[in-house]
Amino acid sequence: MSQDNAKTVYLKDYQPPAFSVESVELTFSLFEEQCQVRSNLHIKRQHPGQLVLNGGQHAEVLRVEVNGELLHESGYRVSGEDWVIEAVPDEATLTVLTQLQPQNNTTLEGLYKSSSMYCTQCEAEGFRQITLYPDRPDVMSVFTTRIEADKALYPVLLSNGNLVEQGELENGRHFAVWHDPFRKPSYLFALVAGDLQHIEDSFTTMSGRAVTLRLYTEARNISKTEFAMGALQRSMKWDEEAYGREYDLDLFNIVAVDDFNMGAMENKSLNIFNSSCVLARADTTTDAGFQRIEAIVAHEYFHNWSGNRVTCRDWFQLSLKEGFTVFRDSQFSSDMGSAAVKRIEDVTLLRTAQFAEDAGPTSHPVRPDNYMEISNFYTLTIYEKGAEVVRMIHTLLGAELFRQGSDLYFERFDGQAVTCDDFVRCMEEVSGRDLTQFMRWYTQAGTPRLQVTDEYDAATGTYYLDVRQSCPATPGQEQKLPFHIPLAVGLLYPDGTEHHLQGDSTLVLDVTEAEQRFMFKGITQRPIPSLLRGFSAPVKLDYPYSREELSFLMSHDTDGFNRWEAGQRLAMAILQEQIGAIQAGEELEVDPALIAAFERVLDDTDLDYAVAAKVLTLPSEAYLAENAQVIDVEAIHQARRRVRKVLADALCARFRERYHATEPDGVYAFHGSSIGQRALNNLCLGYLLATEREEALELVRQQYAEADNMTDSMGALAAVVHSPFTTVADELLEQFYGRWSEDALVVNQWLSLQASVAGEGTLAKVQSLLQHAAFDWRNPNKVRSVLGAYGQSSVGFHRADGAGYEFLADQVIHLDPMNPQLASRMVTPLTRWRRYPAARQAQMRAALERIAAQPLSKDVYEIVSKSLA
Ligand code: B3K
Ligand code: ZN
Repeated sequence: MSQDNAKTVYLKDYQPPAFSVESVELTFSLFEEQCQVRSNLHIKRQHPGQLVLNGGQHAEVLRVEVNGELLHESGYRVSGEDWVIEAVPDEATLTVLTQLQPQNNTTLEGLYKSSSMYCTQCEAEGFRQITLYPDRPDVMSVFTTRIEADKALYPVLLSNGNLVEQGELENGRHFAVWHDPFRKPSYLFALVAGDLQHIEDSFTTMSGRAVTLRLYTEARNISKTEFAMGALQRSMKWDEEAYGREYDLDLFNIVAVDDFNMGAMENKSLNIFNSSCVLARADTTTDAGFQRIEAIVAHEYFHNWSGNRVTCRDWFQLSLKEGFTVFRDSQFSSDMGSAAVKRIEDVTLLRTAQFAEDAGPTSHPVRPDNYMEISNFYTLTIYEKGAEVVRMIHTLLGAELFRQGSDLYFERFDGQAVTCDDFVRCMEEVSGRDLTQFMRWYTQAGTPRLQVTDEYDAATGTYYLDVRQSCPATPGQEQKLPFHIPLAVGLLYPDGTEHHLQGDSTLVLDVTEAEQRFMFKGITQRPIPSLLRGFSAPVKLDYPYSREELSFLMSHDTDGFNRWEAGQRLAMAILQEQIGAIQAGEELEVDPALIAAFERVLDDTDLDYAVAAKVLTLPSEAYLAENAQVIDVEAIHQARRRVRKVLADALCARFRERYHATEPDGVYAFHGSSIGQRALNNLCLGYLLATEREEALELVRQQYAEADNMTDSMGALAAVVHSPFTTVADELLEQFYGRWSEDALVVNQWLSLQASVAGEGTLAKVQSLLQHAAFDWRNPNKVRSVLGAYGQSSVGFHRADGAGYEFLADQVIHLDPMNPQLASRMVTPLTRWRRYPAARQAQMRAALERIAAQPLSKDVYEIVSKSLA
């Protein structure tokens, strides 16, 4: 790509817009060959400076008028995506006429076609693909949208707000006019036109307003809509109870579309969803799938306040809405299901994927200070670490003050576009706390490390915790200043009782210095510290725990999260010593402490099943990789496999006892206890098969044959696909495809399962899947299922011959001209090249250099150039 196109945008250069858009009227005339968009903008000067509109690179600009007068070439200057209009009166009406071909738009940004329907995706900068507009979040306007289309092909015409008019036109066409009374930035604009069916329900808000809720899909999917409707109602209720936030219009629409770059989009009153994140049915969707859908429906709904009513001043503040909204949806999910399991899952994602991002070449702060392509910044750091930052504020203030702070934030900034500082200032104001140092979480990248040691003085009954914090250098940030870290701790005595700290079992320490000592008095015996309870901060914590202490905490810690964490630490230590042994070519006995610990968990029938399944899951290969100095993919894979087999052989009878010890009652239901039962059953089945015994294979076959839900079908299928029983795996895979070939969302699960197998043969398999009738380059879900899953398949991808890297590079080069956003995501595994041994580094680098030598989109260019720098 030409590098001058990849301009870097800096936060320090932010200037408020010279003009506001008071209101805008849009008319979309949709035809099969082209669409015309007429836009009337009523603008008004707010600050000195020129009127800058964005766009013109994707849509053809047919005409621009200022107050009805044609704008001549001398009246404007075009620089890249910016149209600078020279002389404009302080108040004016601009008319812009553009023409586009949505049917050829494979970027899935702006206006495009997905199967037979038109839809839009405007965040972050897609609106400029439709028309010329000040396409920035701090320009908020009132939108009126008229859509005209063929009535037979597109009977349903939707946009934001309320339907104010509809009617017939000549030639079998019809129109609808939508008006959204809430001022919003252009990124929240949406339009849908298609032959859709819908289900309808309602919700009465706390002030008694009846809201109509509709969920639209193509006819073939209508049987999969009910669950999301319920999830929406639960979200609406929860936001009223937990945050006092009420919905503000009479209508809320959700539309499912098949071709979508992300999970979903929170357009005002017209949320558009990737079908995979909204459509669900017991026979086609796993429990994890249901949970994900519930969380995403909630997330998009919660954006109505955290994002839409109060929006971001500029894209550097993206985490203002995303971090806060992820925090809100995680609170919601904790309330709907098991809080302990939700926390374990969030932390697992953060520590495997976000920590890896934070340690790589694209590491950036929660509030970045520069970007080339904003689409590349919809990252785990902005979302998940951003949510952790909000969570830390919640921990520091406590639930009550946090709620006061959020009330103040929503009231003070309603209808405005604001910054992360505005949010934190509200929290400071209500609590009287000084969060100045805390703001470093927004500006400094990298994962802080806490090194904790302790000392006990029996004579005075004093216990000391010594905490040292540091943070590794990240691109552009060599030196870091100390963070303000809430460190939640508890102290346990060897008899299992807990020392009460200031009347509570958990105390939150404010770690603010590079080195800090905390003193606890009245400690009668040397305690075992339970540190970073609930994972109170997104850090890596070291403390020299002995294996006995970890086993003790696994059984006695009163903090559910830390009980799990102790098990993970124990397993990590044992896996790491196995990795070392494999690298040294030695055989080492798997520490019986782990077997004993697993046995205790299996014997503890009172333990929540879902939690038990988490405790009995070994740290993933990805997490082991993240924690390795140099990633030895083979050794990690072998070590984990070996430890799993040793556990399976040693505890085979226990796993057999617990497998189906409690049958979920009756037919499938998506609710807490039966989800836990299925999770534990499938975990046991996996271990049983790891023994590689024929009896286990029979159980798998039986479960597969009898399953009445996708969790159990997939549980059995995945177990066998990841086992050495390849003939049976192939047989069941074929059966599965035969049964589900018509259901794209199920086929995606089938694709990704095969692409994630850790084996020599996976590359050839993936190559054949790209040729399979079920594959489609234009559908991001398919691409993610095959290429995305393959890139994470450890030994399947990181082959000694480098062929996995070559292959991925070829696919990224192929995909980039079609869909830059997606291509840029697919390149991620290659960007981590510095973490691998020299030979693999050279191969990965070569693959990246080959990509870099191509003409590239801004998206891929930014990622590739940063990783090679
Ligand atoms: N805000 C959207 C993401 C838009 C992505 C643009 N490339 C979904 C969400 O976070 O809710
Ligand atoms: Zn979001």
